[in-house]
Amino acid sequence: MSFLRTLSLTAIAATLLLAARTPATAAELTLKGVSCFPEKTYYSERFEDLIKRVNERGKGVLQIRYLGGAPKVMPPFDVGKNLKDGVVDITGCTAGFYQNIVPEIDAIKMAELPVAELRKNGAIEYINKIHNEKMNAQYLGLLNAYGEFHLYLNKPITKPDLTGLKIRVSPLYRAMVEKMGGTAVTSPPADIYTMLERGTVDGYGWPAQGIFDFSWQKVTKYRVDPGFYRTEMEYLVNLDVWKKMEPAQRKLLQDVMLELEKEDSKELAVNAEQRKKQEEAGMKPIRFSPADEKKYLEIGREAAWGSIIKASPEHGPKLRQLLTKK
Ligand code: 173
Repeated sequence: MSFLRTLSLTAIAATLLLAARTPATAAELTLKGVSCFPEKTYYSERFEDLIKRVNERGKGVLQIRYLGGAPKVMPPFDVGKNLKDGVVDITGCTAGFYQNIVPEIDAIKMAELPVAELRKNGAIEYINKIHNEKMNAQYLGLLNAYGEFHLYLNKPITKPDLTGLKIRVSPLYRAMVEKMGGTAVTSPPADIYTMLERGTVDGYGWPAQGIFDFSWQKVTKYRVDPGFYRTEMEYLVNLDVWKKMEPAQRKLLQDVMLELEKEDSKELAVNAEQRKKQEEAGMKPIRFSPADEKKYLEIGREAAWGSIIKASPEHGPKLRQLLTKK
């Protein structure tokens, strides 16, 4: 027997031995994950929790390799397209950063029911179908659903009127700012500090949480109360990848998602604590008269549903019915 033949027989034997030892289940799958926000900042934390739990429990089944967050890994407004194209497999991203792909996801900020209710009444499944069709994505669910947005300003206002003011926005509240007479400038979070420092904008929109992650308290004078809209982070998996996943791999992801969803209301305490911390850092709350406050929130609501239904006459009305209280 030639040396080469002996070698190849040994190789075959080794392969067979390895195959015999491998259980009948599929090989471990590793997904590439990206957050739409910088690593270890508030809006990446839940995604990082999800990755940690999946990796702890998914040995030999499913792992997530965290590539990191935007903008280090990729611009935040590119994450959605990269998920769609399969450049990344799993993302934690806010609606505003990918509503150019799925305009309907804008409606989630208007949800009035707890996420558990949205699962029961079919809203989540409806939203999932739209993501399947328009984004080649499986919609796992949403977290950070107990926060609200605020306007943060460097010039005081006494009523819901932003005439003459330039406000940095995300697409989520662009229509609201414009309806109040402001000039809306869309920008990723990473630009906000410099824009405020240079006075290129007079304010910005952002939730109650996360201001200190970016040190914006140093360049922000006022916060307009109360908050408006609901915050959210959408959890998506590329649909081709999802379809190829084994039931055990899908189940692990879904279980962890539901577990985090149940813990989500702990955010309510964070809201109050963050607002207090902002005031301690010198940011002053602005409060309108009760009538103007009502008007302020109404402008927001009208701007939202107006643009949602305009962007999607097909799904907008149905989403309104599924997401809001009767
Ligand atoms: O303002 C934003 O960039 C934005 O829309 C957002 C959404 C969720 C969390 C933080 C910011």
